[in-house]
Amino acid sequence: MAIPKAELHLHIEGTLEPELAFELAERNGIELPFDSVEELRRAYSFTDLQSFLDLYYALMSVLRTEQDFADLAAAYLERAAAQGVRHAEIFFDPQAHTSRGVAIGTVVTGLARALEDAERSLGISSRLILCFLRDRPAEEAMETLESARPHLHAITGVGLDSAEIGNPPEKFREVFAAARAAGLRRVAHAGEEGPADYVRQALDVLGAERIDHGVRCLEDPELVERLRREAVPLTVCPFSNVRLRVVERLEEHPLPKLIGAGLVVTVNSDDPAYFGGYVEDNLDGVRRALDLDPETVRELARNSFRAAFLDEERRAELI
Ligand code: ES4
Ligand code: ZN
Repeated sequence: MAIPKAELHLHIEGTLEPELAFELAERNGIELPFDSVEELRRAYSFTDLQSFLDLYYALMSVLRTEQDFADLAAAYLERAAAQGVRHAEIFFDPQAHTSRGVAIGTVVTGLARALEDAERSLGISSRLILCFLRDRPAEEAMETLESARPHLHAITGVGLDSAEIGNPPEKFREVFAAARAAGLRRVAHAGEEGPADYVRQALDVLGAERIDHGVRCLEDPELVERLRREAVPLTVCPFSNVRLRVVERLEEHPLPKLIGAGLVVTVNSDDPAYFGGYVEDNLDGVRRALDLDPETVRELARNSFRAAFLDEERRAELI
């Protein structure tokens, strides 16, 4: 049995398995530029973050209706439950859909319906985190937040994702301030491909409460010390780092360094349909590749509940 855990870094669009992509393409009368599931899977060979994002955004053209989003999230939650996930905080990218003419209400309503159903049927609690695409203009992020206002009852927080280099956290100062004023929690991808200074900016400028990835913080010892002192959780995604060539091999992943520095480290799957495994696969992968002892694995799982946006009653029940 997989160890009980929370998943805190998961893009719902990154859970789109080739089989479901073809099913939705057919349902919606969309032609994919791949002839088969096998041919599509063969395209999953990436050289960096951008090469992955190109395919990730292309494939989500099959997601059109509220039911499509509900089916996508239901499929993820079922797999997650089978991997020991008891609580999931799920990113979604509204701009990747509104830019194709899909309304934000269609996205949120479909996802939220599947999350509610899974809470009842699988006992998984969950949250939605709206991510702004950092390679789009800051004004568009603000418009996205405005368009999300009618749906904020279903949304716990905001995040920042997509192409990191050249798109520093600073660019999103105003929209994160507005999100905070609206009572939303804040996270941000930083220090994945981008420099350690982007991690610092995410904390100082955006008020980020967790850092997604953050592995490049190790290039700045003062920053590492701050992350430790302030107990800022990092949502690390080992398979993602290898597939996007942030790290050459799993055996060389800096996870032990991050843990050794006293940081609140969690292990997550990022875009599991694209990177070769779900969260338990990632945890088991690092356990083997890095020879982690059972107590370290238990601590990683406990950290996932500590770092989650949970009420204290549910946290106590899970930890
Ligand atoms: C992402 Cl791995 C990663 N990094 C940044 N943005 C993303 N969106 C989906 N997956
Ligand atoms: Zn991510």
